Amino acid sequence: MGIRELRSFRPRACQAIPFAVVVALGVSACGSSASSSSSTTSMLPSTLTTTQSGAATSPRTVATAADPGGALAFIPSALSVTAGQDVVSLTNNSSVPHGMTIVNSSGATVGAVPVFTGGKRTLLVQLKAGNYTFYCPVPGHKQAGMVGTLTVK
Ligand SMILES: [Cu+2]
Repeated sequence: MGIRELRSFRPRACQAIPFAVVVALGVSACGSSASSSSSTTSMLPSTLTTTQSGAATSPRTVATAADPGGALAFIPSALSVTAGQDVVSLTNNSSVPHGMTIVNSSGATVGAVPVFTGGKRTLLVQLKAGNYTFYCPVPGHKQAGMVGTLTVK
């Protein structure tokens, strides 16, 4: 028992050095430092940024809005997004109810934001590459020009 206690009180100079200092000084902090090798600091990164083309997993958001002034139009009316999981948001700050129906090139509905007034609604869709169109389902609005295109790459 007594021996153990004594052991635990044995000074450990090396381990007493704060961790940060050890990291800063490198492996030679405790031992007799060998002659430091030539530290070349002119290592400029030749390639700073390389844009990754891999598929990200988090959904991307594309946003449009109904004309806040009440006109029957989407602003913007041309949207573009990458294939995969996407969030389409529609803001309608006009006094006119609007919605958004997205159809593929075959005319099949792939997603829809129900008609609403005020605020923003979002729609999570799984889109393949291709050309889509969207329109407002309120009677007369599509015919009046409330249409847009959605390009999925
Ligand atoms: Cu509308």
